[in-house]
Amino acid sequence: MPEGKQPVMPFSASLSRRLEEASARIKSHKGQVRIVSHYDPDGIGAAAVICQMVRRLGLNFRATLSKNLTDEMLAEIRSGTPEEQMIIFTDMGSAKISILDDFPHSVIIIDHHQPESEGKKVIHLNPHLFGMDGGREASGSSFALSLAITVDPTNWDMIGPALAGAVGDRQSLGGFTGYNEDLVIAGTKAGLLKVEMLPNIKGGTIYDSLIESPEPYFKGITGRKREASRFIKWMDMEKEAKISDLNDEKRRFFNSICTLRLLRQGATPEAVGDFITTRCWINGWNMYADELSSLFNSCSRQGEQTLGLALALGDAAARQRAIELEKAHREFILTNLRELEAEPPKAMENIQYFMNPEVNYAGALAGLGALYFLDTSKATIGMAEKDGTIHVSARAPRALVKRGLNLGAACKEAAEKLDGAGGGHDIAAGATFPLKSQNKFLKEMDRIVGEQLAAK
Ligand SMILES: [Mn+2]
Repeated sequence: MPEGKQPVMPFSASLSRRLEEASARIKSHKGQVRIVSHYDPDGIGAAAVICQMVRRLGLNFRATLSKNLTDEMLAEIRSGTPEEQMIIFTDMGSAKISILDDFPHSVIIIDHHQPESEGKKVIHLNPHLFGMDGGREASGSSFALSLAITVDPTNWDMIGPALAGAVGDRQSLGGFTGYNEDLVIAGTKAGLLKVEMLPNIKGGTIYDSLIESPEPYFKGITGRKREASRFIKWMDMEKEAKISDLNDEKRRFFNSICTLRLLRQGATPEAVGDFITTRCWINGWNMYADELSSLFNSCSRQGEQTLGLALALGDAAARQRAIELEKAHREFILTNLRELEAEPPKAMENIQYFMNPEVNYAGALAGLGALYFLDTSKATIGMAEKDGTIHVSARAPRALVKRGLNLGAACKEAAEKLDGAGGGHDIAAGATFPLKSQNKFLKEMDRIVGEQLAAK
């Protein structure tokens, strides 16, 4: 970091106090640190930020990335971790405060999901406790950076993974706001980042992006060689054209044509608005935050979250391997989105649902489908079966959330009635329950979502 350009964050007094308390606790800690994080991109980013922070203090650490934090897992962590070790939970833990408060260990929780309570003994860092919207303005990884830079400003160099995680939780849609935006502003002033307004075209040429990138998803074009070539030709452009090759007039034309196509296919306003998007170039990574995020994502979707963590901590071989995994990941998503286009989800009154054989992909498919081409008046439910259990990923356009939809609450209520479990954010949530209860679950979800939408 250039001398004298230390970034400054406008933390509130109460957040500053909590950060100082956590920082002092970590700095005075002597033994090993156990880090337990969510396995998704935000969890990987958060774990990386905290691992680096702990490593710089000269402390040994062990990191575990897991899909969820069940009571059984908590019991295992409690008994399997020597009491003199400190345990830091990231991107999870806020829903289990009463159990964690009872741990004999020194426990710090950095999470942005709705907290169960503030807690007494644990140090609890959650944006919701400091007047911020944890669904939108701060993610597990971006909030973890607040602690890391309080402990040691050198950790500002972890802003790449921190923002990549926030992108993974879709907090960059429509531009970063609140705390995340403060991070970006501070990082830009310090020369760590560059913010650009660009069409969301990934990789080299426009053609490559249409063929290889599931996002933005153009109905009838994305992932199809012949149709993509025809589209490019129709716009009177060369197949080799890159965004940077286009003059202003051409670029405006390209932007408006793409925007119109998205509108016509019924994409959500957030997807259309996000076509021209604010992208954060991370100097230290030589890539955009969204590109790093999609590397994390492909690692976690393919059960290689540890590889994602190694990548986030700067391992070059891990980076190469992650790039290869991502290619396979994109191909799978593209094939399945095309199938969703050909065979749309089954519609009920307030929800639409589909099955996919891959447990780890139902969420991505539901999310992209809901954003780009599915019925925007219904919540989308992606389901996958594994070992007799149905895994649900529910997604919805922001407009439905504004009308009162809360998928986290709906998933929790519906699943708990059926001996399952569920929860999450208003806009994106999940649930698991026994296979035999599938129809009952869908009926319940349809009813609850209908009531939520009618109530407001
Ligand atoms: Mn998260």
